[in-house]
Amino acid sequence: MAKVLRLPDRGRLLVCTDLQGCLRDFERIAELFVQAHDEHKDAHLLFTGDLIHGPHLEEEEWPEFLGEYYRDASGAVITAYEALAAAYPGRVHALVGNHEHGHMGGPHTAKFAADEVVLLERLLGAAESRRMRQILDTFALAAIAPCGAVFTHGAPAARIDSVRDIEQADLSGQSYGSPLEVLDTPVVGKILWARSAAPAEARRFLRALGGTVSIYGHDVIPEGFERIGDEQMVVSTSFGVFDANKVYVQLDLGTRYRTVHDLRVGREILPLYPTHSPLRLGGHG
Ligand SMILES: [Mn+2]
Repeated sequence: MAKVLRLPDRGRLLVCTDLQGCLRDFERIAELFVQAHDEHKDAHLLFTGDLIHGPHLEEEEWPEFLGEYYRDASGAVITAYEALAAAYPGRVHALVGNHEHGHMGGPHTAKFAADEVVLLERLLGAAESRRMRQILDTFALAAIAPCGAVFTHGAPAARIDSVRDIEQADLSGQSYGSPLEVLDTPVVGKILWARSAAPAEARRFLRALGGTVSIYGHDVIPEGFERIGDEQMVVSTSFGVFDANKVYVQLDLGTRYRTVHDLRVGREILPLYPTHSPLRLGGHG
């Protein structure tokens, strides 16, 4: 796996954050990507990690803070991702999230089960689990684009001096005494787990990668997105959010964004379900 995905300097890029096993939202962003690609032949789609591991709850057990009800379908999401990536070679991309990392040598997550890695691999069986891990091995740790956007799963808090610090990062867990030590590592631990970064940390991270704006998920923003300073934007496309507030990002890869304030509601920040959105942002898909 190439640790750093380099996106091109033309075309449009759709960005989807944490799905946590929500197949319906996967199918919706896939539909938007296919529409854009059919229309313009220039689209790319990027998932910023945590495609897998959602709640296994009945509707009456579902707490309000988890947003729109759904049932975990992690295995089906990975299968659908694989099919979409095969149908659009070189145009469908994903980053490792802390939940994927558990299947690749990282610490096992325990958000919705005592051990979500063991649970999902038990549900899938040995052969399907092996197949899933092969797909996860194609995921990158960060993505960079000439338009200035830098994508990671978590906040841009890692102390890096250049892109090589990410390219040389070890995701396997083999250099650690225990997978939990990953949490304390300066690059992988921060990229996969940090929920926030100070503006100075974000600026340093972006400077090292030649970028201007940092876009990530990992945390839930109930309103759909949040800008932090001039450099950071947290996006919630699916998990933890009600349909009306789910947003995705669509960038023009041929332009240059200077700050996150260049990312505008209705242009770059778009509702996943426009007919539900209180922002009345229809017209872009
Ligand atoms: Mn996460």
